[in-house]
This record gives sequence, C-alpha cells and structure tokens, in this order.
Amino acid sequence: MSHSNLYAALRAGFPANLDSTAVETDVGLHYSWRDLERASAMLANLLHSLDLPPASRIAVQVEKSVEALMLYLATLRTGHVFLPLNTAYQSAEIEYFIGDAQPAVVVCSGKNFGWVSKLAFKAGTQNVFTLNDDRTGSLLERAVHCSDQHAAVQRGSDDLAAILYTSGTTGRSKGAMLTHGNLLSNAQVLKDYWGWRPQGEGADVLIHALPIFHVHGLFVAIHGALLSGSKMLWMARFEPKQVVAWLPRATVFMGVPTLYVRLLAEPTLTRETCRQMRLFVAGSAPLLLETFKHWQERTGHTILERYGMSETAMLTSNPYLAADGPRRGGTVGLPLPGVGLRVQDEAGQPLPPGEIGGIEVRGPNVFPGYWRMPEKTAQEFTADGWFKTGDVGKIDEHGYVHIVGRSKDLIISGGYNVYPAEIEGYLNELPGVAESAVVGVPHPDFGEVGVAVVVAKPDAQPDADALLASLKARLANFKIPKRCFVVPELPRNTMGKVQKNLLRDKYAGLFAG
Ligand code: MCA
Ligand code: AMP
Repeated sequence: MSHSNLYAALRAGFPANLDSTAVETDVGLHYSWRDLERASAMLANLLHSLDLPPASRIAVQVEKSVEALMLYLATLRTGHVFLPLNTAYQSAEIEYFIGDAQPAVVVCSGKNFGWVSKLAFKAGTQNVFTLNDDRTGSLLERAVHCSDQHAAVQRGSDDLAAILYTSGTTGRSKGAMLTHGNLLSNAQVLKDYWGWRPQGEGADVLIHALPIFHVHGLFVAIHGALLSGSKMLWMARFEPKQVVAWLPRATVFMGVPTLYVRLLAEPTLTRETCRQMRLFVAGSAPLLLETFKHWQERTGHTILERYGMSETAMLTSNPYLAADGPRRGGTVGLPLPGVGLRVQDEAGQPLPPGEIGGIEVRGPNVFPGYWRMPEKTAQEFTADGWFKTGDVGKIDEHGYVHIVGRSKDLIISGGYNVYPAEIEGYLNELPGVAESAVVGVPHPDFGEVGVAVVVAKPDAQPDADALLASLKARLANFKIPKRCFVVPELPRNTMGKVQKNLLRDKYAGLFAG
C-alpha cells in the first residue's frame, strides 16, 4: 500500500528540479516545488505538535492563497481530514459545519477570528488559527518554528482525506467523505485521459482561476498540476483580463461556464492569445451550446465539458483525443475509465440508450458515504451499490451522456449549488411570511439564479427587498435570490404540492438578454 497517502503520490509527480517554479501568482510571487514541499512539511509538523487524534478534521475558511494550498497538502501528509469551507459562508452556516464535523483545528481569516473562534470554542474545538492571503496569521507564525522535514503518514486507500459539505434537499448539509483512494484514482485517470504533459520541456502550464474550497478548483485543477509536475499561474480571484494576459504562456485552463461567458466578453480573447493552449475544460454546471460554439468561433478551440460531483469527483468527460471521438457540445461526454454509469427508471430498471432516467454511478472515485449520516447514505445508494446522483439524463447512441435535468431541487448559479429548501426555510421564518418557493431561472452571466416567490401572512405586508436584505445577513451571498415577489398564493396541484415548474415558466424571462 505504498503511496496510498495522496500527498506521497502527488509528491512523486514533482519535477526533478525542485527549484523550478511550481506556482506563480497574480501579485508576482514565485513558489518553487521545494517551497511547496518544505512549507507543507512545516505545517504538517505544526499539526503533529498539537497531538490530535488520528483523522481529525481540519476546517479551513480562508481566502485563496498558496499557503492555503500548503495547508491542504500538510493535512494530507499528517493523515488528518481536510474540510474546506466557502469564504461566502456566514455565521449560521459555519456554526452548523463546525458543530457537525467537530474539527480539532479551525483555520480562518484574521478578520473573522472574533466570531469564528467563538463558534469553534463553543463546539469544543481547541485550536483556532488565522491565515490571511498576505502570508500573515498565527498559523504561519507558529509553523515557522517547525522542522521543514516530514515523512507522510502511511494511509490506506479507504482512509479519509477530505470532507466536502454539499447542501441538502431537506435543508441539512451533508458532509461527503472522500478517501485518499477516491481522490488519487480520479487524479490518475484524469492525468492520463486529459493528456497532462509531464514535467520538463513542453510541460503543461495551468491557469488556476477557481476557488479552492470545492472539487473543481481544489482537486481537479490542483491534483492535475501537481501529479504531472506542471506549473500553475495562480489567481486569487477570477479576473478575465488577467486570464487573457496569461493565455499566451499557458496550456490548460479550467472554469465553470460563467468564467467562459465572462472571458468571451473580453475583446482581447483571440485565436492568437490562445495559440499555445491545448485544453479548455468546463464543468460544475451546464455549458450552454451557444457558449460552446461562440468559444470555438473566437478561439479555434473546442471546450471539453465534463461532469462530476462532490461525492464522486469526476465521472464523465468529453474525449481529449480525437481518436476517442469528437467533443460534443451539450453533452458531458463518456464515462471516464473505471467509472460505471447507468440510467434507470423510477422502478430501478435499466433504460435503453436514448431514454431519460436517473443517473447512477459506481467506481473507485465514488465516496463511501456522508459524515455521520448512515441512513442518508443508505438511501442514496441502490441495493447493488450504485450511487444515485440525483441528476436526470440519458446516454445517446454514441455512448455520450446528456444531463437533461435534476430530480433534486437544486439551482446551480455560477457553479455554486443553491438548495431552494434551505432558502425557503430561512424565508419562512421572517416576519410577515406565510410561505415561500424559490426557483431557478436562466441568467446570462450565472447560467441560473434563484427567484423567491413569497406569500404574506394575513394582514402582513412584507417588503420584497427587505426580505432579501434579511437573508443577506444570514446566508452566503451567492445563495440570495436575485429577485423576490410577494404574491397572493403559490400555484399548487391537486395534491397540494407547489408547482415550481409554473413559477419557473412565469419568471423565465426575468433576466433575458
Ligand atoms: C457571486 N455572486 C453570485 C455568484 N458569485 N451570485 C450568484 N451565483 C454566483 N456564483 C454575486 C455576489 O453575491 C455579489 O452580489 C456579486 O455577485 C459580486 O460578488 P463577487 O464575489 O465579486 O463575484 P465574482 O467574483 O464575480 O464571482 C463570480 C464567480 C464565482 C467568479 C463566477 O461565483 C466563482 O468563482 N464561481 C465558481 C464556483 C466553483 O468553483 N464551483 C465549482 C464547484 P451582491 O453584490 O449582491 O452581494 S465543484 C462542483 O460543482 C462539481 C464537483 C464539479 O463538477 O466541478
Ligand atoms: P456539487 O454538489 O457542487 O458537487 O455539484 C454537483 C452537481 O453539479 C452535479 O450533480 C450536477 O447536477 C452538476 N454538474 C456538474 N458538472 C456538470 C455539467 N458539466 N453539466 C451539468 N451539470 C453539471
């Protein structure tokens, strides 16, 4: 079981020349491979010195920085469990995650130390550190005194490496547990399938423009670069002009569809700027065919769309090599090597090609379950061990997977997931609100955004903008519906169920154009 520790496997991909640049940032900092190795060893030794129980959760809510990446690597090295949290989460969300995951260590931005540490100490966490995006904070102050040598702790492939919270249709977020084996197998498959070019002459250069608290930016992008010894051009926040400026020096870019839409609005994005590029990857939300075609016309490159989930990492991909088939816009491609994917009807019977049903998957990348939710886990797997994704789709006659909808009530906005049930729960508690429904409607920038439809209590006259302002004080900003309407009643079917499809149709044109 050597190299079952994911860090050890990633480390094996580092180039022979450890003094070459591994990461170059948008503020002009250069980090060598040796820097990554040594600084993550120091952080690992700091974690060791805390004498934590094995597989402790290390919860991290910090702005994107290379040091935050080092902390991820350090957590892997020590065999603890990395728990990244979106920087947009507010106190109610953080309180829930900390209470549920019971982390032994919490790392937050200095500016949030007051409220985060209070929540953490209340939940029994003994160690709270700060880490800022300018290389300051108590975490680094402490780590600087630690040795820069550290041997990665031996881990089995079934041992946990990370927990990623994904919101739930019932309102309660679930922590998807991912093992060293899940993440490593997926990284290795993608390295081969996407033709990552190993270190040395002609090596890949990745533009890293995504946040590092979700699968796309943290695992798909970073593992690919580290495992192949490829340099990263590292951007703290997505800036389309900076991406275009870097394109002539890069070979790989990954983004959610919103990033592609925003890049297309840059007149300087041309065939010439993309001359060196070999791969543009899109995922996390559906890429509109219009964007796919527009990109082809403007740059001469065909975006490779792929599909995945927090629970499974990557599942399908359009082909990289022409020999494996064309990249078909509007599809998420073929199941990756080693991934099983089937489409079933509601009775659990397999459907033939072309027919629409629930997508189920299995493979070495599929998570073992949700953190401390055995019953929920059992519900999400079939009796024969396939994971029910909640996505609805079909497999076409060429074997390509199309996602046509979701059985889970979920909005994907700019690549972030928003669960209507969670927002409705908060709305229903606000003064003057009798009931509410949140639906997703098309949006030119974010793909889809939430719209809230609220029914007032008798004699109450809640103000739509004030309701949104109240939500904003409690929830991550990307979850706030972009519009709110107060209506006399919600449309219901004969069973009394709210007909969200009618609301979606009614508000579909709100953001048109
Ligand atoms: C920001 N805003 C949003 C979103 N982001 N509204 C809806 N949806 C969003 N995604 C709003 C803020 O609330 C704010 O509103 C205003 O936009 C400006 O906020 P700011 O932070 O400045 O926005 P931005 O920097 O322009 O961010 C947009 C973004 C970002 C770059 C598209 O959302 C982003 O990085 N998205 C990528 C998400 C991602 O990595 N997903 C991968 C998940 P106000 O001014 O009213 O407060 S991994 C996954 O899904 C699976 C596994 C997979 O397959 O990959
Ligand atoms: P998350 O919970 O953040 O891991 O989001 C996973 C969900 O994102 C999937 O279940 C899909 O609904 C969606 N998703 C990811 N990639 C794609 C894609 N290329 N096209 C459509 N939906 C996608």
